[in-house]
Amino acid sequence: MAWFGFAAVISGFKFPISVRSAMSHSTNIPDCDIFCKVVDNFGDIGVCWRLARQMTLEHGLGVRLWVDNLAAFRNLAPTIDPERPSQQLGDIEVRQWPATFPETEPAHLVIQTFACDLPPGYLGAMARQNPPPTWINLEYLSAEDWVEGCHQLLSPHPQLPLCCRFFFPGFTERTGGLLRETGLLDSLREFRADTEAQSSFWETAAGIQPPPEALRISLFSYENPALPSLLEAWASGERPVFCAVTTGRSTDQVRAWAGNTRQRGSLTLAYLPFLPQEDYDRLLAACDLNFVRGEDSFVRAQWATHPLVWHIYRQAENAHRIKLAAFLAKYLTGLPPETATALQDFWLAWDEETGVEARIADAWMKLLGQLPALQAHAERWAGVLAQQEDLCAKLLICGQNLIQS
Ligand code: TRH
Repeated sequence: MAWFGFAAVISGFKFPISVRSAMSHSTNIPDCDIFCKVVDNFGDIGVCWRLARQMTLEHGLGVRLWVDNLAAFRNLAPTIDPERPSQQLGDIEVRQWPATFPETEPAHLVIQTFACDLPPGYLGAMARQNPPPTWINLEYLSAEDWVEGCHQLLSPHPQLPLCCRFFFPGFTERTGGLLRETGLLDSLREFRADTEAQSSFWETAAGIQPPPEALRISLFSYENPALPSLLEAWASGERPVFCAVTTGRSTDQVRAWAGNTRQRGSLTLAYLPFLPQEDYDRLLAACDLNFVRGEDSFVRAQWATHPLVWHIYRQAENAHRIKLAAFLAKYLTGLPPETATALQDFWLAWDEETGVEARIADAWMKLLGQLPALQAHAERWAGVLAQQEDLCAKLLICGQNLIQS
């Protein structure tokens, strides 16, 4: 679909059809270039991959996705061939972002993600176009209040006649929102209600079924000093726990604690391979409690509508604590004090770097007691968030407004 054409498919919005005819592009140029640098871990490519798919599948846009690390990308999308500099994944053209960037005619909409620097040659080509492409910098997610004030601010390029628009994801109407495919909540709800589908999911993903009465927990975190003590608490607790250990930075810690055994007391362990991204979403829906990290799994756990524990990405001088507190302030609003305190205490203990071993078992027992209340809360929370326009739609509206301004 042509760049202007997406307007027709964003629910509730109508745009004048005016734009592409004013551009001088040849027809084989995609509607959108997305640039992704895999700094560390999988969050950057996780977000870009979801965004690219939604743009093509739901808005019919032609997307070219530039990724500097195809090997990392392959973990989420197993059909990627890291050796091929250019390949088609469905409707998305995936391009290796090489150190020496090839001469390329820019797309009509350019999305730079997480402040990765665009190649100078590409910027020059953008500046030579008349009018220049719409340029958006998709930023990291934060629940902090300042985000509303910075969302959509313009940043002129210091030398070139180009202007970049900041786009901040967030949890309120006045931010860029959260990635959420159309029908996501319904399809996850259906999956949760379908015991056969879940059972075949567990068979394929884990090779075993969770014991019927067990609390199903997925574990995706960074290395965490509290983890061995938490595993101990699960093993010695009365409630059976089934822990689906994802492939991640904490996996070795679990193996070191468990040795070769998959069953310790009340705890059953299942080691999962790194799942394709859609399957990871199903894992979150199939569990009763999800330990997540970073940015993208954190958002997806909220759409899974189950209680979650967030291992936030650690920043220098504990700057991440401000982000953590900002989210908690929003998330805990309206909860009974004992529920809010149980969740907050556990999250803060899970974020500690040292000296938390003795605290975590007690924090766990309190959290466990509040899981029914937190389950109801997770459903309400997702319902409220889902009333907002999703990030992809907001981003395209922002792009359209820029073209018209
Ligand atoms: O991998 P992360 O730790 O990424 C982080 C964050 O993006 C953080 O904000 C950033 O600053 C830092 O990297 C550099 O966690 P995140 O964001 O949850 O991304 C993980 C992605 O991997 C997400 O898209 C889900 C996906 N995933 C799978 O597809 N399969 C799996 O089996 C697992 C465990 C994850």
